[in-house]
Amino acid sequence: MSLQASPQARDARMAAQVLVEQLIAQRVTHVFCVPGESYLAVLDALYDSGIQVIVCRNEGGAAMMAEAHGKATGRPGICFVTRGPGATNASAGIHIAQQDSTPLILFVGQVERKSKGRDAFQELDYPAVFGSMTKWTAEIGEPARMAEHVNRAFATAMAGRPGPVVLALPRDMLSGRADAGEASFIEALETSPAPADMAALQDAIAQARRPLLLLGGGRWNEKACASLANFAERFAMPVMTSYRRSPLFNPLHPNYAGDLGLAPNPRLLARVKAADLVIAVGARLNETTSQGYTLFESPAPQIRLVHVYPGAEELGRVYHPHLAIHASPRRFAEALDMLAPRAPLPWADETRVAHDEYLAWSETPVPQPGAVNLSAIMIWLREHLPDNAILCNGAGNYASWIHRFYRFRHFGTQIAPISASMGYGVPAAVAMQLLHPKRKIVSINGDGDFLMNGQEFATAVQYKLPIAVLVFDNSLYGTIRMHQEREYPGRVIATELVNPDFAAYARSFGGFGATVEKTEDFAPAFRAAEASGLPSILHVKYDGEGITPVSTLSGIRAQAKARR
Ligand SMILES: Cc1ncc(C[n+]2csc(CCOP(=O)(O)OP(=O)(O)O)c2C)c(N)n1
Ligand SMILES: [Mg+2]
Repeated sequence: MSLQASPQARDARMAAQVLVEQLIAQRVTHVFCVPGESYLAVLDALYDSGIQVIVCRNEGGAAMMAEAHGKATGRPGICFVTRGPGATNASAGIHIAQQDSTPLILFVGQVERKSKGRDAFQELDYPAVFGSMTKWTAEIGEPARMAEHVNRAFATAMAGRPGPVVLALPRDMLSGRADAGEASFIEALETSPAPADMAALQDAIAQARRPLLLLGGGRWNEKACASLANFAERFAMPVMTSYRRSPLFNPLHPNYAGDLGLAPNPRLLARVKAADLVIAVGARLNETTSQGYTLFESPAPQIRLVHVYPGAEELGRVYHPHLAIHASPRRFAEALDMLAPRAPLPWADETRVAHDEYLAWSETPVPQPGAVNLSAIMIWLREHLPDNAILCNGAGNYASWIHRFYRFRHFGTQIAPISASMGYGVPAAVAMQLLHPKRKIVSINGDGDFLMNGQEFATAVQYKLPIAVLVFDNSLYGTIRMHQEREYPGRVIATELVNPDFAAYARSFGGFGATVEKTEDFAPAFRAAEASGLPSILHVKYDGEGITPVSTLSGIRAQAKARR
């Protein structure tokens, strides 16, 4: 792919062009943006670059698309936004990338260098604003240092625990002359476990009676997951996945014990509490997965903890592990291929019980008040969607039905925010359909959740991306209402919503829309949406009384009142 100089700068090589050349060298295929006058030179350099520029409706959506792209590919998602107003909108996606350990680079416009510090038009002090949310935030002061900065941004975003980088582009700097040598493709730094680490791991397993494996984090690939599955089989070890990382292990594999996220199977929790060895691979052991930091004691866990993680700064951050292994999941998985059990595995029968408990927990629908049963819908989806369909969602109680009843049978099939940021499901689905034009992409949203970035449905229509959007509408900020009833029973404030007709909303954008008010109407509506070939929204109206798969709002309120 060659980059041609724009007509205005035929003889000069502008910093903006060097930037785009560097993106090409990093094999960037898509960038997500909302345009701004501050970085017109970059847009112009992208004009004939071969990189697909996706223009979005809000920088929050653009940044989330880039984040989802980074999450799915392991390479930095790329987002371009304009100065202060664009950057502050985009911050929602930056925060997700930070909490979810996703490689992301946000390029943001900046005022001209001569005006800096005057509170010039839309000026923002990026290092001050984004410093705590990124792995690195910098302003490129000199055109000559463009290539260096972009290279460092790629290396930093992917290394160790991945995360976001923000690079600010002063407008006049972009049109300055720059020279850059040959650019080379940057790969994430892989760290390998030492032979002594693997020997210590083997000893820990030999001494265990009730071991458990926990998989999480990013930086995996299909091969590493397959090695982990082989290791689990050889050692008859039960395997859990951390919050929103379910696709790391096939739930139908006989060693799968369940998902350690929000509201997990109580039997799984009991199993973790009774374990004498937990081998956590790639997982940070964040607040959600660790059940509010209650599963293990900090700083010294009561059980033996082996923590395998690609970033040294996370090892010992909350928990001091019995054995810390500073290794990337891929290299660790390769090293596991060399291990074979030395002794009988007394826990093998329990592993089968653990899997049966998982199946029993997720197998059949649970009752729900009203005419729509979300567990039945999730079970229909798991039985009818192809194994490689990708589900994207944001945050809200509706997601608890996904976690419990859907089964992610293929690597990379759930793209969802570990940070539990609302508004993620639509932008993530747009990014996934761009990445995988032939795969089925389903975006699942709550009613509150959807309207935070629902306008990106227009982006799906604009680029002809037939994403299937489900809006689970209980006319509530249901999660917060649940907490409200528990803590302040009957004192309902700020949690009720009056919603638009989401099916009509879809049609007004040029998409397909239908309303579902009974469980049995879901499948025909889903098929009709598919048959339309258009981006679609199914407006699924359900009774807010059924606030979780296991509780009702009135039940929570009555219990809270009884406690008073
Ligand atoms: C961006 C953002 N704002 C606020 C919250 C706090 N919050 C968590 S869940 C929730 C309500 C979600 O409502 P909805 O999408 O309708 O889903 P439901 O809980 O009703 O299923 C809110 C406001 C959040 N997680 N993210
Ligand atoms: Mg809701």
